[in-house]
Amino acid sequence: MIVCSYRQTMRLIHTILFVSVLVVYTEIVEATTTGNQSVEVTKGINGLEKVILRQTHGSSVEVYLYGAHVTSWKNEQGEELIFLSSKAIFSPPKPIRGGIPTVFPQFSNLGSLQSHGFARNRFWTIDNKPSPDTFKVTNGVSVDLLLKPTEEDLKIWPHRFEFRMRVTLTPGGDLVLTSCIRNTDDVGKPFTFTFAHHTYFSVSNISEVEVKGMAKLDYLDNLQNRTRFTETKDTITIDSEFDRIYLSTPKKVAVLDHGNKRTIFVRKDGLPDAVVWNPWETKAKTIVDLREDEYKYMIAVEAAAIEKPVTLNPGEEWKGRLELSTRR
Ligand code: TA6
Repeated sequence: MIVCSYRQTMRLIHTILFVSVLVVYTEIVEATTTGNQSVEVTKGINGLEKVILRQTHGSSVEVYLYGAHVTSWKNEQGEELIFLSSKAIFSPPKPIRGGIPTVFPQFSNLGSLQSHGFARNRFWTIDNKPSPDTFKVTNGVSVDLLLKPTEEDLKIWPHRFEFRMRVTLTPGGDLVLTSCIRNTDDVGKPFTFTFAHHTYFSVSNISEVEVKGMAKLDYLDNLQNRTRFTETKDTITIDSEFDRIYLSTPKKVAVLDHGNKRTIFVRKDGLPDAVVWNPWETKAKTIVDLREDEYKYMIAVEAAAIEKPVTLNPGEEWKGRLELSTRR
């Protein structure tokens, strides 16, 4: 049996106290707070690094460096607006199911790469020295993320690029994703890509949802070999598997959730198309990282550049912007 003197006991207690203060202090060092907003770099599921942006009135955003993947966007009441599968796998190389996967440089199977490209299952870094020309001054709290191809990536897609994405939470609680992709190839090779912010919105029930902004637009139906049709309905409602690429949509479309009495406005620049997707019952059963009934609580409305792929010559850059807001 170990017998400690009073002094030894007090020394032990002091040491424990000192260490715990140290640990807490270390955590605080990773969080920067300016006025009503803060940025915190911390560990998420499976120890994967994530960044939490907060506005003191309650709204917040969480983004993983793995895939530059937004997994949460909450309003001032702390209500979650983004759907994340309860069976999402946070383990590379599996993309995270739900949230906002970044689809680049290939949408779906429109090319020889893995479906939806590789940006969503790569580790991005935090860009602490963003060049001031890349993004205009942003109103709100933000983090800049950077992706460059690895030698392995160059074997499957032999193009040098820098993909910068700024994730911003505005004082009003809006979520803004601003992307800048630059061709940094030094041997003069252009490259071409398709792109999407594959946003999964959390909804009360899919039967309560309407999507506005697609009336009279042409679309490619992914369930019919991308055959082209024209939308005849003023608003879209979903009651079966749905997978369409709407072409050249208005810059602003809306997702109405009558069950939650909530409308999310999707504003987009440089992203002319919009994909609307719900796997419905049968397809949902085939998706391993989605619980069978969860198709009822999500709708994917994806700001995209698909119909007209983007080509960049060396030195050229493309910019895209997605703004999600619950305010008109
Ligand atoms: O964006 C719609 C879509 O292309 C659907 O066809 C469906 O496959 C969905 O994306 C999910 O794709 P994923 O590769 O994440 O399983």
